[in-house]
Amino acid sequence: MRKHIVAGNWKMNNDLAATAGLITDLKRKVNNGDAEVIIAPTYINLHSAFESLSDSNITVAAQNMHQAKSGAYTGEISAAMLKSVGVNTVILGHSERRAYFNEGDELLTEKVNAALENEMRVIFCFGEELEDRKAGNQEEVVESQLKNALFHLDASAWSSIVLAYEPVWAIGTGETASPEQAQDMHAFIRKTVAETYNEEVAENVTILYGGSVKPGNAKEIFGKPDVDGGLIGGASLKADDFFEIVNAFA
Ligand code: G2H
Repeated sequence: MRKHIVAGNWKMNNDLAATAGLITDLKRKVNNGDAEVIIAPTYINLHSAFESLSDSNITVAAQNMHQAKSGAYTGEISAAMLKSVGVNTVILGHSERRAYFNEGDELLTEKVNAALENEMRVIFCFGEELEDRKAGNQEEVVESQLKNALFHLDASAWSSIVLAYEPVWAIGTGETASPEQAQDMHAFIRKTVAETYNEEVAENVTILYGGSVKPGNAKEIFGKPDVDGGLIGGASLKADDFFEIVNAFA
């Protein structure tokens, strides 16, 4: 059976003290139950987060990484650096990175390859924009994002890939895809993976939904058969809300 995951993408929120405070609250409240729980604090707080969580089964992930091994890339962080502070999971391809930092398929392919070469797990984000959805092109857009950044991988590499479908029109907007819209797209994604690889790869890959998941809608979205968890932004910043979302699997 494939893994359920609830991951909190903290984005550019929480300084050192706030990171420590939220982790303390999460450790008190979050009982993983049926799902792996992941938090992704900012780079500067990854090490302290990892240390604070050493006695818990909450996993720490990075929100991004550079594709090069090392060198003259001012301001950047490599896969090996993340691993050296205990971080083995990285979010790549988030729509905010695509929109504000010009990350496209080619660059994301390099990042995915670099992460896998360093034996990291990748949470790969993708999703259509509002105009794609209005034009009915959402499946073509999603298929091309997957094909261009992931479908060069061998089937064996897919044990290190988690997919996160995040329709851009639902991110931080309060607008959520309906559980049916999420299920339809997740089923399409799984079918596309099956056709490209095989049923086994498709059945085993965890597909998260992201975009304004809240305590009030998590249970219904996670109840859909092809939705294996969520990538949570805003609602992961409050321990009570995140706790309720994690418990949607209970
Ligand atoms: C989508 C999501 C987390 P939010 O970006 O990646 O954020 O839950 O705030 O829409």
